[in-house]
Amino acid sequence: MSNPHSTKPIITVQQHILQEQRRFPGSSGEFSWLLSGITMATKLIQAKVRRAGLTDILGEQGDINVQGEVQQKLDIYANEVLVHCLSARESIGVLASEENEKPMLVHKGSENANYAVVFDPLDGSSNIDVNVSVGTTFSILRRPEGASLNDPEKWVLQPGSKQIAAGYVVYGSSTILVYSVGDGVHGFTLDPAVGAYILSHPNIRMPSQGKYYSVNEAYSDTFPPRYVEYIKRLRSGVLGHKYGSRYIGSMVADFHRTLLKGGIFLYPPTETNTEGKLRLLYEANPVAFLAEQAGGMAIDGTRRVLDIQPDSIHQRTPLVVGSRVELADFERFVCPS
Ligand code: AHM
Ligand code: MG
Repeated sequence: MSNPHSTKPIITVQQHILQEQRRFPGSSGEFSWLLSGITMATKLIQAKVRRAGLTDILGEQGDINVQGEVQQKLDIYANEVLVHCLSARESIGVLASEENEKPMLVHKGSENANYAVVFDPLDGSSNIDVNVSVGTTFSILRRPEGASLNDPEKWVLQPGSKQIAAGYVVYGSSTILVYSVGDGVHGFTLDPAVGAYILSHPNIRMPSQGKYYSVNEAYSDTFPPRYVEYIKRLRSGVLGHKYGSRYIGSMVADFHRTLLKGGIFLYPPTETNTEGKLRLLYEANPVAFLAEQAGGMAIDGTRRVLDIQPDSIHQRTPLVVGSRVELADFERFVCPS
């Protein structure tokens, strides 16, 4: 079919996933069926987000999640929708979410259950009530060799380099799904008129250098001193121009800008969060995977994020992610060997 808005053919995310599935020989459709659970859930979440001011869905639920954070009603809705949609996929054996203390076993006993999905249902949820972009992040892992159905933690405690797919959806001025199965990064904008994700950003490459750094500078008094020096360096012009700053406070949206425009996003260790604030498994790992797939880099301050062996599901990590020029300079300046 030709695209009525341009001369390019229309490619839906389902068509694209079916093509990508050739990378998973023997998967006989199970992988595309799994990903369709994510596209379905995120369409439902975006519909709720879009109508948030009109329904009784804004504000706090009153409960505290495993991170010690107050749950928003939309956090809970997004979590329930993802669990519901993904539980219907027989290929999934384990689900782990920011909102649940422990990973969930689904389809106990099914031999077809080969995948674990780890997700943050609504990242940046403090921005919901003020109409600022939020998102969903996800990471897909294969069941490790010999992992039993009684040991769901083993399914998900794998380094990010083992992700077989990862991505996110930003609920912003439009809704965009960005994902990779290890063969480049592709973006699909939701056409709200027809309810389909349409390929809008094929083969995204992160520019080798950007104009902005992105960090919560209010905490800079408690950053490790080299981070503060590095940020000054970005402002000084030694990298060819004086950087400006952009910080949304939703990692997924800050990362999306960094992916498309280049630059650097940092969440360093702080006095309150000595290991950083972001969660390794379902926040740092998906964006690190996408950054590398798009030609960028992601480190925890010293190590490649994707090499970190997690030892707990909700473990936090500092995150420094972005373009090659900024990351190479960070490594030289902040962590010389
Ligand atoms: P959340 O998953 O509870 O929404 O928290 C994670 C969010 C990230 O999206 C964002 O980068 C960070 O928290 C912002 O934190 P801060 O307000 O400390 O800058
Ligand atoms: Mg989050």
